[in-house]
Amino acid sequence: MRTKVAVIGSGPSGLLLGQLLADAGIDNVILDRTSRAHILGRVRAGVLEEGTVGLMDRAGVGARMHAEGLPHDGFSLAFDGRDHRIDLFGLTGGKRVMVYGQTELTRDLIERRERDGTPTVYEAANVTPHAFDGSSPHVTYEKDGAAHRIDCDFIAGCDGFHGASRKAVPNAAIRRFEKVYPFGWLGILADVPPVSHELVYANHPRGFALCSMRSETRSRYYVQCALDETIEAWSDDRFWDEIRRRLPAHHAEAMVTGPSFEKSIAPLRSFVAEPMRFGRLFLVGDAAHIVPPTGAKGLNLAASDVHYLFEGLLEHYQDRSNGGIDAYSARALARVWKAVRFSWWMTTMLHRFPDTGDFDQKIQEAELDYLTHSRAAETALAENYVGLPY
Ligand code: FAS
Ligand code: PHB
Repeated sequence: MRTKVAVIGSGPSGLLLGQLLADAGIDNVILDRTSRAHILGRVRAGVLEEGTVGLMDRAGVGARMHAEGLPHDGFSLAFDGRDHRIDLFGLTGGKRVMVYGQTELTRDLIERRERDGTPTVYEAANVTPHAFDGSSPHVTYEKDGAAHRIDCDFIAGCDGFHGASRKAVPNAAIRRFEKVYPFGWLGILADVPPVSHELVYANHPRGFALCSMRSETRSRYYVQCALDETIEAWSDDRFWDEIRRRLPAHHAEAMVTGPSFEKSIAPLRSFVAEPMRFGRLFLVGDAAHIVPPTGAKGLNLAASDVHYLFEGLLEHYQDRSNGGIDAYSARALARVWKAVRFSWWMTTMLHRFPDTGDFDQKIQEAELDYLTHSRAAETALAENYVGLPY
């Protein structure tokens, strides 16, 4: 089999890139090691930047997002028993974010691809990129007991942090930057109305908490937890008691509780691989970088990577010019590192670190105090949260 672009991974990165390529007449095949059902069973991000919304529209899959998504003009920081609202819309000259679950975004893209008959191979085992440093890149995989090969012009490694693409790069050719945080997030989904019409990020001596949502009847809540925690140790009752202890009284009293139907723990890390291009192989999204979800940047960085790579591939095929693909890594990394910084800053400001000394704790309190008394500080937060320009 031959295609122009072999895409490894059917998550947001692979699906969005695959759709933009297909609409531009650039044929591509997506390979994923897991099943369609498993992909659609994942619960992850919830906040889309305007750039991500724009790419969904450009991919022709924005209708349900605009119908069911929730545009948000601000969010609150909660600490010392009170709320402080960050007016995203007012501080950024009219920008906002869209609350729309990654699961739904993925469904919209998968269903479009299926309607068009653009090929995706699910449950492809041992997907391996080859010869991407030369002129005959190809991908091999196994399915239904048979070995397969796809010859291509380019390989897009959209296979996430644990994927095969980054691992296929020779060790000496790649630099890794990593910071692992000493805590995780325990998250639940429950069909109860959200405690507030906007997101609430809480800093509390017991730990961080986040009140988010998927709709006006479905809430997404998180509490910071120790790395050795297990979901078995967290009954719904224990979760509801804990998150209410970390919120100001007016939120705790107003919170509607109920049975959760999804519960998971995610570790937090910052990770960047440099560069993001190796000959004919491009790393995209979580395959190249990971951020703690505090700044709601993970999914949105995947989208901006897709934007840069798609524009580069379009230029290659339409204008016979390689300027865009040659610039991909530097352009993507410039935006990645600013989002990595922001996500680290939000995480450091809002979480309780096990070994925090008195000095670090006072610095955190000063950070929050400065933020709530300075329009310049608020504006810096707001412009990062809505998403820096592409
Ligand atoms: P993904 O990991 O989504 O997709 C990679 C795809 O590649 C998967 O379908 C996988 O099956 C496939 N794959 C992996 N290895 C393969 C191989 N060897 N061969 C073939 N296919 C392979 N971001 C936020 O902004 N907010 C959040 O709250 C948030 N929560 C998260 C919780 C968890 C548990 C995780 C893991 C991430 C979370 N993220 C969050 C970040 C997340 O949203 C990512 O940024 C987003 O999924 C990135 O999309 P992709 O780059 O497509 O990678
Ligand atoms: C979510 O709704 O899952 C969510 C929202 C904002 C974040 C992280 C996660 O910063």
